[in-house]
Amino acid sequence: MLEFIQLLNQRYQTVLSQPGHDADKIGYQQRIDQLILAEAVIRKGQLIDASPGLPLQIAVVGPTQAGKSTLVNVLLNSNFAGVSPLAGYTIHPQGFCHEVNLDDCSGLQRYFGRFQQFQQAHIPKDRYDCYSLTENNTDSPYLPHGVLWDTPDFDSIDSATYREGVIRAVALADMIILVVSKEKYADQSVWDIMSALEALHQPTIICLNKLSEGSEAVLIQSLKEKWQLARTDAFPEVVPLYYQKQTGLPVWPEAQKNLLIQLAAKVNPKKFARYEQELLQKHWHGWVEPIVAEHKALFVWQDFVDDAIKQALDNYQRDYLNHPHHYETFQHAMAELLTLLEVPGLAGILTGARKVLTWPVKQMMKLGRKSRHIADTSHEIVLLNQIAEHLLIQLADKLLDHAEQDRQKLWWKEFSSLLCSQRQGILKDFSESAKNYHISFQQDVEKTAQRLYHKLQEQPMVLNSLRATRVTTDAVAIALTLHMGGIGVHDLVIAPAMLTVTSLLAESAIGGYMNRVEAELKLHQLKAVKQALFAESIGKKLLALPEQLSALTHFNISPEQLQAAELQLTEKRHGLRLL
Ligand SMILES: Nc1nc2c(ncn2[C@@H]2O[C@H](COP(=O)(O)OP(=O)(O)OP(=O)(O)O)[C@@H](O)[C@H]2O)c(=O)[nH]1
Ligand SMILES: [Mg+2]
Repeated sequence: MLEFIQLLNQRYQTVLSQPGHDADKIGYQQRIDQLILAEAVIRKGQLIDASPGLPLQIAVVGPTQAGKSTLVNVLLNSNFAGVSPLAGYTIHPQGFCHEVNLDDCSGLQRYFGRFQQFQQAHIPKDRYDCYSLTENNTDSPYLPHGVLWDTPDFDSIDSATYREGVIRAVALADMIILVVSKEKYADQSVWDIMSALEALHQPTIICLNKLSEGSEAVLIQSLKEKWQLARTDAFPEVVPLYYQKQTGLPVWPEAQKNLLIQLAAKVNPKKFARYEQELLQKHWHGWVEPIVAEHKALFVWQDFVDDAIKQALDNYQRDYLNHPHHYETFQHAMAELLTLLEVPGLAGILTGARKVLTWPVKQMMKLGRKSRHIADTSHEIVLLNQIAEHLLIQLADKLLDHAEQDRQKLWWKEFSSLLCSQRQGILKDFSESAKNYHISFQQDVEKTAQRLYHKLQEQPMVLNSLRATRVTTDAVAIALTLHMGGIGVHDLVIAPAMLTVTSLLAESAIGGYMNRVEAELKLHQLKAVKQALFAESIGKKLLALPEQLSALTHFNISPEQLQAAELQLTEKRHGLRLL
């Protein structure tokens, strides 16, 4: 699941960064934030599994200049956290261990993944993918044992550049301390984050900082209203922080001294797996929406291809297999049959010819050459190439139509130019495959001739009457000319002698058998053309085309990838039935 979320995030970022994409920018940015949070949450789930004894993690979060770093110092009773009147001063998650050893936190590096751990003093200012962890030895009356995280803001101008660090730190937290001041508590950014965090059910408190006398009650009421708009859970306890002139620091109220320690008791890592699953399920539909739209377009495309192939095969049947003048394959089998007959006057030539033609084929090379010549003059191949060309024109028209109407305009537009650029290549491959099919199908033609020849041998009457006619001699001569490359198959079909012999046979005692053999040959031929040319050659290429769409403007996540991820989404974890 982690890999899928990372892939999704990366695709969203790539698509969003392309100029001129037709996606909704704000929506996409929101999803990127959700995906960053989801990745962090999955990592936290793994962390809980791998390091069950990990110390409690508390994150101090809030808008810039709210006094987060100041509060961290107050809570730690130290001055480790950097404080400044400059907005966006803290730019890395900085953890401070309170009564826990650094060694107890070794699992954190895996959680942070590509974020690198530094000592606080050495943390690079020009890199955002890092965090620090510092051991703190001062006593604190307020903090439970654990790691207190000072986090960067999420609302200053520069905050977009270090936003992932904030999200990593808040998702890691078992408990949240939200710090706001009266200037900032109403900012939408505060409530967007708090709303996103609801799914994690982290025990939370709100520190209202920089308070001036008398404003507390009004502000708390207003805070509550904001909370209730953003979240459905109970409004948390508020800690009012007043400024102490002598120290220059806010003061934690004595009455709430044990608040954080009490809150820590509410942390329950066992429920995390369920929250994690709920979070993924809540956003899943939105995240995969553009992928599903691409898949829909893909399925429409598959339907187009299926229809076009069906149409092409209908045309092939109508214009070739079932066409009274164009169909030549069976005639060709008849020519093969005639060369197998001993005909007075041609015996000498025939003996020579039969050396090449006797079944099974002894000299494949010679046969290959003969077949190539036959393929070169084949009316069937010309027709098949025309059908393929027509099929691509039809598809190109449909794509253009869709680029006008569909919601996925960009997909169809790009796809249309992709098809255009690949058209010649597809047709060239098709033509080559058609030739190969034709050559290999000669074996079936010869097999058919063999069957007819054996049948004739069982019918000496028919055989003798055939041999006795002059027209048979002519037809055999024509058949041999075809073999020698003197004429093409089509000339053979229209040769009167051939037509006469064919009708002689059709009206003879083997007529019925001949019809059956012809029908079988046709059926077999249709299957061969369907498989070798329309399924394997053109069909495969057309169906694989969407994979070549630019990965810069499309998600290009296959239905199988999505399905595998969705399966994980509904899987059981920790023996709990989650759905
Ligand atoms: N008047 C007054 N100033 C405060 C109080 N708390 C903090 N400050 C000042 O506010 C400024 C910002 O404080 P920080 O603690 O650095 O704020 P932050 O939330 O960490 O800010 P970023 O790191 O920029 O996100 C500093 O100049 C503090 O001295 C307070 O309670 N009252
Ligand atoms: Mg700070």
